[in-house]
This record gives sequence, C-alpha cells and structure tokens, in this order.
Amino acid sequence: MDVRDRHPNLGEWIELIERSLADPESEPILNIDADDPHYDAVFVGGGAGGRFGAAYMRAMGGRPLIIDAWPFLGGSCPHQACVPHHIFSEAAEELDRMRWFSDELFFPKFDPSRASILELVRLFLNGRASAHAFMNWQTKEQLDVEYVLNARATIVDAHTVTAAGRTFHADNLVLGMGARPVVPPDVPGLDRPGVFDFVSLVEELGYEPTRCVIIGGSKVAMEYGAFFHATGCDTTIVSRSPLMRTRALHHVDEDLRQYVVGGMRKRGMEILEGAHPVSVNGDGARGRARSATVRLSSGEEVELETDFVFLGLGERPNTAQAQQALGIDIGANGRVVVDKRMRTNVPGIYAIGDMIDGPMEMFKARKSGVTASRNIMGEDLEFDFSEFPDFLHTTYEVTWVGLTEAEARAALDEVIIIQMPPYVEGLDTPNLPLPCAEGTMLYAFSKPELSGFQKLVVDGVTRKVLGAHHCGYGAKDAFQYLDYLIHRPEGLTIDELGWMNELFLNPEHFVQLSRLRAGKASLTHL
Ligand code: COM
Repeated sequence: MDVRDRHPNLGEWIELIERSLADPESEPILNIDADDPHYDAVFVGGGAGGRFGAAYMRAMGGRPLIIDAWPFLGGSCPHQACVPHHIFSEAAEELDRMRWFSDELFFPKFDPSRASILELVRLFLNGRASAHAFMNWQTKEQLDVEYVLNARATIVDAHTVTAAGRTFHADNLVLGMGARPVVPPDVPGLDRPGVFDFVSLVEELGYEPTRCVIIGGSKVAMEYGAFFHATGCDTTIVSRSPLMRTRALHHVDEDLRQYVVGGMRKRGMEILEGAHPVSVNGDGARGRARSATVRLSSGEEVELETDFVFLGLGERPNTAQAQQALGIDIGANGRVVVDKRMRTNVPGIYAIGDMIDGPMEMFKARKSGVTASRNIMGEDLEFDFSEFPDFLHTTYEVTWVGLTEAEARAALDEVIIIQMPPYVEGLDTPNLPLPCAEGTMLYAFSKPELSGFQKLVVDGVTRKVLGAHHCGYGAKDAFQYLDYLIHRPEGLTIDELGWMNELFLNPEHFVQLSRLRAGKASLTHL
C-alpha cells in the first residue's frame, strides 16, 4: 500500500498494522518518494536505533530510508520487549503491594485468582498496535522520514538494498537488525510446548501458568520472574551465576544486590545460584513441559515440577545476512565490531543497537543510531557507552550508576558512604522506617524492612560522588541526571549535591543526606 500521499490517522494506522500482522501475504507499506531511489543512508531495521538515527539524519537535512520487515516502526520494544516488560513490572509492583497489604487499611483481601499472566499478556496484545501506529504516524508526518515496511530487506552490496520488489541505492548502510533470545543448544527439551522466552510469551501463551522454572539469571530472568511470582505462579530461577553478578551487568553494589535478591527470596521466590539446567521433561518427544531437571551447585540433580519454563539467558544479534552479504567483522561474543563512530570494518557500513557490543538498552540503541547519522552527515562524533546508569525491576525499581563501594575502596584511600538505612553496628534496621518516600511511605509505616535501600559512594578526599545505588520506586529520572553530573569532567561534589533543591519527599534522599554531611571539612559516613 502506498501511503506517501495519504495521511492515515492513528485509527487507520492501527487497522492497517493489525491487518498486515494477521496476513503473511499482506502487501508492503510504502512511504517513499519513488522518483529518486538514492539515499544518504538506508537503515536496515526500523527499531529504536534505526528510527532515531533516521530522524536525526533527516533533521540535519539528509535523506534516510528505513526498511523493516514488520509493518510498524519501533522494533521489538513496542512489540515484544520493553513495553510488555513495563506492563508486567508495573503489575508486579501493584500486586506486591496488594499482597502485603491484603485486608489492611483500604486494601481488599487479595484474591490471587484475579492475578493472571495470560490476562496481562492479552491486555498488552490488544493494545500494542496503538504504540505501533504512533511510531508510523510520527515518523511520517512529524519527522518526514521515508520508509518501506512489511517488507524484508535484502542487502545486495554495500550500496544496494532491495525490498518490496524495488531497488534502493545509498551512500551508506546502517544495520540495525536487532537480536533474538538465546536458546542453549545443549539442554534437551527446550523445544517442547510450555517453554517460552520473552518473545514467545507474548506471541504464543495460551494458558494460565501455575508453576514456573526460569532458566538463566539475566535482567529478563529477574524481571519476568518477579512478575510471574507476584501473580501467584510460584517461580524458581535457575542461574549459573549469582543474580546481578552476571557478565552483562557492571557496577552492582553488593549491599544493593543483597537487598534486591533478599527481597525476591522474602517474597517466596526460589533462587538457585550456581545451578545448571540439565533437561526439560514431558511426555514423549513433543509433550508439554512437566518438569525441569537441574544440577544444583552441590552436584545433586533435582527435578522441579513445572508447567511453564521461561528462558532468560540473554540475546544474540541477527548478523547472518549482513555478514554473508558484506563480510563485516563479528566479535567473539557474536556482536558486530564497530568503532566509536559505529563504523564496521567495511567502508560506508555502520552497525547500531543490539547488533553491537554494550548493554542492550534503549539509550545505546537510539544514540548509536544518532551517532551513525551524525558521522555520515560529516560530524566527527564518538559515542562511548562504557559508563551508563543502569536499572532493573523486580517488584521494586532498582537503579545504579558509577562505582560500587568495593570498586571505590579498591581504587581510593578514603571512601565515604552515605547510606539509608544507615550502616551502624547493632542498629535494628528492620524496624527503621527509612528510606521512606513516594512509593514506600505505606511500607515505611507498616512494614519498614520493605521500604528500600540507598547508598551514595563518595571520594573522601576530593569530595566527589563516585556512585549511587538505589532500590525503591521512582528514582530513574534522578539517576539519568546523576549519571550526567558525576561523569562530567568536573564531576559532582557532595557539597554541590547537598546544595540542590530537593522536591521533598523524593524517592532518593541523596540531596538531603549530603547536606547533613557537607558541613564537615573532613567527611564521615552517614
Ligand atoms: C520505543 C521505540 S517503544 S522508539 O525508540 O521510539 O523507536
């Protein structure tokens, strides 16, 4: 369908996208100026990296084209990944509160039969096309970016791509073909019905799970596991590494980790660390999963009953086509090798998003796309994503940035810790209603040990903030600014932080706590 001279409204886009998704034979969606098939760059893949990269290039006066196999822009985020994850995490937070406060105050008695994984998956499926529609509408009408959707791109050479029966020429190609969940080849039974990953969960779940075994210890494993468990689906996580000590996460403070993982256990989740999956078992070769055999850290093998196995082992980039057509270098970790300008080893070929090293997070996807575009448009711009603020959700929101206490102590002579609850030998901190803030106030006054954790790591000599670590609710905004402030060349001192204007009572108390200590010429812990 050619939409170039039409201006579908959001409802019309929803209809077109849903029709296209339902019919594998549906026609491509063309939003192109067909008179001129030559572009500054073709973005192969219109996920977050491709969409933001193309929009930035257009804003700079360039001419990008996005091609995507899906009938919408935005990639896996609004379709199978971040957006459903956030629905599930928000549900987990609400369910957790309803369980703890069941039949207290104004809370009704918690009715576990009303907490359904399947219902939330369906809620998401029924609504997801509206996000898709907005992506298509905004990209066309507000950002003026050309695209071909619902059509698979074939890379012919470094300057030529075909899609929807047409040939497009470009000075540059930007590869943003995303990634897919890892399925380990050495665990028999992972192809059984009843085994899901975050993609098949939303695409294929057709029953209400009652007992879950998660294989893997990734963020996805923790986040989805916390959600499944909060709905009442008893969950066991089987992870080779201790949770939050997996290779993909850095700068995880041990006290934060203990609070988060301890909180998951407190809620009844079983967490088997140092454990390996052996097999997923069922009736016959193709019967639905009924149990998982797991080798514990002791070497003992146990069989865990389950009707729902969920894989949370990370993701692998989709590199095969580009590697074959273009000969781009792939690193030992399976990601495309790029420099800080997102250039591959092949001139004119850039790679972005989940295809390259670094965290598979939104900021990297979008900024890597923008970095490719700005370089293509003649700027000399590097994007270093080695340091960044990070987060995950259990039933809490967990945020961290900069050095851990242990990393700081290993590097510096004098490290000051500003922490809540305070670390004071012998203090009965489970009874302390702190930190109390928006999102944890009710907990603070009735179940104080659930009210969260926070730690600020400060260089005692330069007085600069080195790291911040938080478990609670609503602190993500603060952390994206803290990240910027502490990673500036001049950094951020405890004195400057303590002189900011807090919006009382904010979820992280670093401003007020810093102010309580900043008067001291020689800093001490708090
Ligand atoms: C977000 C998708 S769901 S994008 O980053 O706006 O393209």
